[in-house]
Amino acid sequence: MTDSHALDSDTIVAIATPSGRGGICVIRLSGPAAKSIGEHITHRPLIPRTPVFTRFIDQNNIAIDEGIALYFVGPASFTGEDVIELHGHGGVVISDMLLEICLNAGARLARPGEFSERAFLNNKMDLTQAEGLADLIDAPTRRAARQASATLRGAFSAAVTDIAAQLIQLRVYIEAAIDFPEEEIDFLAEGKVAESLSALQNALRRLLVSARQGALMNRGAQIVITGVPNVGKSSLLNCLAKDNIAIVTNIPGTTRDVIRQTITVQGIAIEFSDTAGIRDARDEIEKEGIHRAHNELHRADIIIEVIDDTATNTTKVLTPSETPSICVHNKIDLSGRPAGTFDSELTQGNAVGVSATTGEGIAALEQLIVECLGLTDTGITSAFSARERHVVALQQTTELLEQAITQFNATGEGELLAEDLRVIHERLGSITGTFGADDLLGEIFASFCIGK
Ligand SMILES: Nc1nc2c(ncn2[C@@H]2O[C@H](COP(=O)(O)OP(=O)(O)OP(=O)(O)O)[C@@H](O)[C@H]2O)c(=O)[nH]1
Ligand SMILES: [Mg+2]
Repeated sequence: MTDSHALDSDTIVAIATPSGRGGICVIRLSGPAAKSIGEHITHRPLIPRTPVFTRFIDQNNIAIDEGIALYFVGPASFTGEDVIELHGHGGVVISDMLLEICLNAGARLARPGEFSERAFLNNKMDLTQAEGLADLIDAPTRRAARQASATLRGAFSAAVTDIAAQLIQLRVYIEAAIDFPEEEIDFLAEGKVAESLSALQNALRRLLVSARQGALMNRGAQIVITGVPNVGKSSLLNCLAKDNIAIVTNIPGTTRDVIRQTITVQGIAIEFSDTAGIRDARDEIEKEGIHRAHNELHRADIIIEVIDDTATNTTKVLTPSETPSICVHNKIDLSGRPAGTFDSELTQGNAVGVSATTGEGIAALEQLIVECLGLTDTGITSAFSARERHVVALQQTTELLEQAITQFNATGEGELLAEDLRVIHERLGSITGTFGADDLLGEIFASFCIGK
């Protein structure tokens, strides 16, 4: 934690409601002087957790507005400090005037996120909860909002804390073994360590899968539509969006620029990119379009390759890669193929027959997309939102644990394992921001009061 993130004794203030016209505006103050500033502005004593209807009075003793003042006594407040909320009338000028009288009375303008930061520093919430709060506010769909709300309420933290508790138990056990070298070998070879390590590994892998899904829900998925010209890529985008977004003509090479559109599929925000058809370009513009189409593929969580199902000679542009792909056989209204998924020899993977003109098969395609993302309602293991930061930390934790296990199996060295687990614990703790060496010491002394 850097100094800029240490708690200071300033009382901070900000307008908590969005800027613009509205019924009410809320000004929030937090810090040791919040109550005195609130009472200075209202000219009356404020009572904890009791709404007070009052005037708001400026430094020239002029009442500029009237409304409600609320007083939350720390630590039982959002930030853990004394908090005052002033509910005035909503309007750009009046809310600025209210803010100004708070500043004149000694408060300082809050930095972005500073109320949440104070809540974190005062242990009102951990890092994932603070992030969940921000993600809830930015949630692109209802489903993403529900998951962010679960993170805010501590669902993700609970899963991390659970694993951390297992880790602490194991560390305590190993540290004890090291402290009693005459028994160390037996202690470590007993099988309990190997068992715990493997349980830990499984728990971490499961959490990593959930976090990946949570992060995908949160940031929204990226799907790129590719294929040779004229197969109906732009028609498919328009059909999925139920809107006439991209130009469709029967001239091969119609699309040049990448066209991106966010579409909600089964409650998941997905950004689809329609791209230029891949072929030997006829001119400079098309060449650039195809170049952009290739670049776009790198961003994809899933690539959709569209094939003209009426074509006798099917040209595929995709070569197998790590990115999951779906092969869409389009124009089934002409080819006569039944709508929906089928086993394809051509793609040896996910294939679905659709018509971008009639809309047949589109529901099956949407279902396949959601399944490929691992986000089906039934198969879903993640009920919380997460961020790439968490995914990276969990990924590193999992890898570190794998290395530690390999090393321990090869050497049987307790001290090396203890050190590896310390590093792993620290990495895991970075997710919630709650890791501290003192925690571990406390645990060790509490459970091992050995008078030996
Ligand atoms: N009958 C039928 N025609 C379709 C279907 N999908 C697309 N088309 C037609 O196929 C032609 C090409 O469609 P586009 O959507 O422009 O194809 P594209 O893959 O985006 O083509 P480029 O941008 O040139 O690469 C148009 O004439 C469409 O009307 C379909 O499902 N059924
Ligand atoms: Mg097109």
